Amino acid sequence: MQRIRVVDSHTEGEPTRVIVEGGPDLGGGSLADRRERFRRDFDRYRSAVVNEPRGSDPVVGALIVHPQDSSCAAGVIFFNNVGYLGMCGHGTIGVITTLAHLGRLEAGVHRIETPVGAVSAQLHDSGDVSVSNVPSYRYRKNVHINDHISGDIAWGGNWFFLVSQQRNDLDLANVEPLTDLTWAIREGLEREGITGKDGAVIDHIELFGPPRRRDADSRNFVLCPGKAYDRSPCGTGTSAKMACLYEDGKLAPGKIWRQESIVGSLFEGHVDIVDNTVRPTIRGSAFINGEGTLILDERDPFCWGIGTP
Ligand code: PYC
Repeated sequence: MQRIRVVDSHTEGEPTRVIVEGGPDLGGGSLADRRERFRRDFDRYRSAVVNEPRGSDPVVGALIVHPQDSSCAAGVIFFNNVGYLGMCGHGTIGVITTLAHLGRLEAGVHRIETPVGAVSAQLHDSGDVSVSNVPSYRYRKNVHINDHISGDIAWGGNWFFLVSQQRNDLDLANVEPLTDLTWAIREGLEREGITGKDGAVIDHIELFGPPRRRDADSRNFVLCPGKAYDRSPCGTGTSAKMACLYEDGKLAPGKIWRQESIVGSLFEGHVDIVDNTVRPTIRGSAFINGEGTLILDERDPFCWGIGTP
């Protein structure tokens, strides 16, 4: 039997499960190389940790590894029900909160290495966490999928298709039709061969509508790669959105943008211009809601997750 020690949290409603002991040994090298090793040689650990029967579709897993960049406090590889992420905003807030909970980090600024670059995370005395993300940008503007749907393609640590001109009611009661619509958009992008830079798959679809909270600027619905919707406002998605707003002249550096999620939670963000790149920062909070040991028993037919041999 193998044992994997995890800490569970949620960031503005979106779950993160951090592996703190007993995860696969990915060796050394860049975080991008180690993510490939994870995918190639240890993918069933990903499934065992986040998929049913131990997990569920929205859970994002995080494997803490030694950083290659010595200026970083830790390296982290994020994964979900179907694969691996570049960066994860809500997940980084969950990781920082988890490391603080374990007594491994104190309030202050900490650099974290990810497969798509280093980010910096400030743990505030209040327990909130601000994440200064990787440089973000719009890749293509006003891309038409069909007569009714158009949007922008942007990078915020993952690839997003952002649809602002849409009239669907972003209400929790409409999760099913919103999922159908965003999944159809994703399929439309694939069918039309529309990608991010270098042919990257656009695997996050984001719809925007008017806010409901008085303190928010916008409300969103974000479909994640494995068809689960993000319960948080999505850190990398909010980064992609703010990069587009900046490029449209609608968000000045330093000005606060408040993004509400489909469940009514909020990230506060802004952009800075650093070396001619747009550096988004998002701020939110996570709460620890579980500590545990996963048991991997090879006699269990669903040891590695349902559907994983
Ligand atoms: O917060 O960046 C994010 C995120 C990506 C997928 C789920 N959450």
